[in-house]
Amino acid sequence: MTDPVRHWVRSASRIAVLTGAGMSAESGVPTFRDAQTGLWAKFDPQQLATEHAFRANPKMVWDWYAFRRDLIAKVEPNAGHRALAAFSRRHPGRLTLITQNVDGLHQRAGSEGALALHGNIFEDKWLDTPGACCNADAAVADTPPYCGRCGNLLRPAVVWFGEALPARALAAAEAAANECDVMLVVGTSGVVYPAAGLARTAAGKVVIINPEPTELDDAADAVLRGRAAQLLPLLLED
Ligand code: BJW
Repeated sequence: MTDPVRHWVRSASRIAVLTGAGMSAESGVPTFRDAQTGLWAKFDPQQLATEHAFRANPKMVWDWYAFRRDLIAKVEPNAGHRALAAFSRRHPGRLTLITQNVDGLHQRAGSEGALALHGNIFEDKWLDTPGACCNADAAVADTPPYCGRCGNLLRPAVVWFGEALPARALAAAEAAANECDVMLVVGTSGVVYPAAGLARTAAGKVVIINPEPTELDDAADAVLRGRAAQLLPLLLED
């Protein structure tokens, strides 16, 4: 089954790759919708990843992110991350990497210019529009940290439900989808938009890489039932 897809990849001038949480599963990062461990077992990510949840219970949501930051800081990019980065090094300008992941593992593997649609878990930003008094370096160390003058809270610089994606990254991702010859859709359930919509508007062949069925399977020209760290090195070798 990988043979026709390998042919599509080899003959493609422009390849777009859209990754989701399953991309990092083999590095040891739990996915969102399968997760049964740690804080994931106790809380529903779809309930926690909202501004409303943070305002209602900032300590609980901050702790969830702190737990995840600790976990992600201890894991390493896997063979799938490395295969994507190596391909881009061998073929500059041919592959556009679009990720929903906030874990930074593509970047740590050496993928430069990855389009991070949902932000970066290791960065913070102010919850409300910062005033002149809001200086992140001088924030009061609490859970979460806050401005000692006005009380504004720091929050993770990720994209929560109901929030706009970074405009430049989204525009570049849409352009890559519109222009690609092949799109690899790796390790995403395909339920979260607008990211999932990129697979539906892709100009080229759409290939799903996932051990389980996804909401995007109906949009695919090929579905490879397997794991990212196993299949990407096979598909992307020269
Ligand atoms: C493996 C594997 C292995 C396991 N190898 N695979 C259109 C229709 C309906 C709703 C909407 C719509 N457009 C917008 C919406 C609303 C909403 C949305 O999509 N809701 C749906 C859930 C119904 N979208 C939004 O709100 C977005 N914002 C927006 O639209 O703003 C509009 C706006 C414009 C202008 C001004 C203001 C607003 C924002 C979405 C933000 C999503 N954020 C999160 C949290 C990020 C921070 C954090 O990390 O905490 O992003 S939610 C979470 O889901 C996270 C992920 O990036 C995202 C996607 O999840 P993903 O990656 O697919 O993970 P899973 O767990 O679902 O799937 C893992 C997969 O891996 C599974 O399939 C496994 O089988 C597989 N797998 N092991 C390969 N080894």
